[in-house]
Amino acid sequence: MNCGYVALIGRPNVGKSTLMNHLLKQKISITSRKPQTTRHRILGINTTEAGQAIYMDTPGMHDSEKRALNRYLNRTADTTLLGVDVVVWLIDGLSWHEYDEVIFKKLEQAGLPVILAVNKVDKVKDKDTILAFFAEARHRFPFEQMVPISALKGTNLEQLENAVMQLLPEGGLIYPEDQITDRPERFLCAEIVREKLTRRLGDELPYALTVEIERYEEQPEITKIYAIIWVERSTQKNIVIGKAGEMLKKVGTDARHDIEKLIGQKVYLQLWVKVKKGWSDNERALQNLGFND
Ligand SMILES: Nc1nc2c(ncn2[C@@H]2O[C@H](COP(=O)(O)OP(=O)(O)OP(=O)(O)O)[C@@H](O)[C@H]2O)c(=O)[nH]1
Ligand SMILES: [Mg+2]
Repeated sequence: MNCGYVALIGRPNVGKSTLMNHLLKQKISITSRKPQTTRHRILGINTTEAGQAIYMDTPGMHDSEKRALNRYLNRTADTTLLGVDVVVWLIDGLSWHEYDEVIFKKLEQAGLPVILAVNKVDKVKDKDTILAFFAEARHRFPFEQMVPISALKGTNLEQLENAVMQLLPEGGLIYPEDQITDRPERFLCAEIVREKLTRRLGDELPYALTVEIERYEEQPEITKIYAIIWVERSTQKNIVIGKAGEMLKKVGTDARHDIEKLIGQKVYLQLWVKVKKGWSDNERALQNLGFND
């Protein structure tokens, strides 16, 4: 069997988490239209007869180092390349962006086999342009394979999976065959709440927003979850709560739905919004909020 670690890397918003969920046929990692949705490295473990591909979803790589939170995200993205066997580099659109030059450099240094996956090809009308792009890309880097995919529609994902499998080293299973991720359910629950906030709030979403599960009680009939939504200013708190608490209610309903699906049980979810000034630029506050991968 072939078994090993596969890093999914690329700029924010290219579709890394969408791809991971489709490969796993289960929602593990949260996704949204907004860049910088993923903040923690998370594993998606896919075990088949051929072996075990352990996909590692990562925060998008970008060049802003302004706040401690940004530095944390870049660190997480960087250290991903340590100890992996294969890299899948996702890009969207048929052109290179400024930050891709940094990624080229990192990959040259890493010396790992790299598959280039051009995502969102459902939006490309003229398929010939993909071939022209691949011909050019081949001169830039010795990619093992180049695959046009649509993570959203599931196009060519089998081809991508096969390419990954072939590049993984021979060996036994690293995780038990029924394990899907390395993260506990309470982590996934906090992420689901953050996803719903991200989706509902749109452009109003405070960048410095995080979710902490304060209490998680599993009872025979119901799981009770008490979560705190941390923001940095009281004006942001008002946005998250919304007029007469409407926004928070909608977010709670959306999240409860998904959490019930995840854990297969009835859920009581209570959300509180609290202000912690400057947490996103305070290393210690970040540690306390679980940013310590
Ligand atoms: N049309 C189209 N949209 C896609 C595809 N894959 C992902 N998207 C959309 O692109 C957006 C970003 O997807 P994510 O999976 O959150 O992207 P990401 O790379 O994980 O982003 P970060 O976590 O912020 O780095 C979402 O709105 C997805 O629905 C695709 O194949 N086609
Ligand atoms: Mg993501």
